[in-house]
Amino acid sequence: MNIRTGFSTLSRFILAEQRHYPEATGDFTLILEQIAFAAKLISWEVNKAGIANILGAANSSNIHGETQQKLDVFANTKMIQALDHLGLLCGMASEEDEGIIPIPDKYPKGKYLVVFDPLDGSSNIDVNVNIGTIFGVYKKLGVAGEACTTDFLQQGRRLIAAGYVVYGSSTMLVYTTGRGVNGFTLDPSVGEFVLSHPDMMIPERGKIYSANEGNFERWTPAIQKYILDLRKRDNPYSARYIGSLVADFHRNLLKGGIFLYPADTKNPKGKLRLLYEAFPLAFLVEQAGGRATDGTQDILDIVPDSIHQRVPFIVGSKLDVDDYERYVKE
Ligand code: AHM
Ligand code: MG
Repeated sequence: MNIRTGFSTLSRFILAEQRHYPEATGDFTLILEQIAFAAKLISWEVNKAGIANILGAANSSNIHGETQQKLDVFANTKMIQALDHLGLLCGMASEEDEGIIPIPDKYPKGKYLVVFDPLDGSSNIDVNVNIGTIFGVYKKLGVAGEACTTDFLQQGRRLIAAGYVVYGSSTMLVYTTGRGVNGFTLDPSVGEFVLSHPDMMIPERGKIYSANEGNFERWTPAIQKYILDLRKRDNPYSARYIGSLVADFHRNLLKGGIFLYPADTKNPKGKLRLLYEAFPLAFLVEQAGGRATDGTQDILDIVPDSIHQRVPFIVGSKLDVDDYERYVKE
């Protein structure tokens, strides 16, 4: 048995990782553990949603004008509560909140910034389809103290950690601190994340494409041609689209393939959010040997101009993303 998967809880693994950084204080370890704690609470709530009358819309909208699902609100609150009191963060930003989330006055401020999509794919909650949480961690640049909006407008390359949790047939947490990608499965009997997928690498080329083909007529001819050519091959690619980014991304990470949510005539800037969705998953896929682009440049090279910026997002196996870029750049 691989000793790394034999009995490695997330805490033990993080601790071992920390030893690679002699200057580490353990602060960062605590942040990851708290994110994992929030994920356990969300996982539990997601699993009992059907019987707890928590399904359905809350009486509020998020800043994108979408109806917030009750579980969205719950997940957002748990992420904030898990992180705001540590004395390690100077602010947070969530897909669900218009402005940045300050650290309450009663708590000390630290140097870290956390961004998250607390419950991605939430339109799928009512139909019992996988959903997820996406997160990224940065360090504040410049002077210490309370964060302001511009502190969050860092290139994705400056992330120091990123990951996601997928609430599926089991709950998995996958993360990177820039030293490879590792996946942990929640053992519900003891409530611990256990290392189940060490050193994850995405195949260099896949056989799957994931896109909302209902948007086909809204795409540019180059994107249409790319998809048509995938279908026309002697061994055509398989179409797989769940409509939950985390779930689609997770499948493609394991099996190889490409996920595309390009710009279209309805969403000329793309649909997905740069800070909460694209940056963390792009950081992670690069660590796993894959690529992420907006069609013209690597996602991680984009300098954001607002915290809720949207972006065309194409991510997956390196050779598949290379092919896509060739089509749209021609
Ligand atoms: P959200 O649930 O955080 O708002 O995320 C947006 C979701 C993604 O999970 C998914 O990839 C995409 O929107 C699906 O969009 P569409 O229904 O247009 O295919
Ligand atoms: Mg989302």
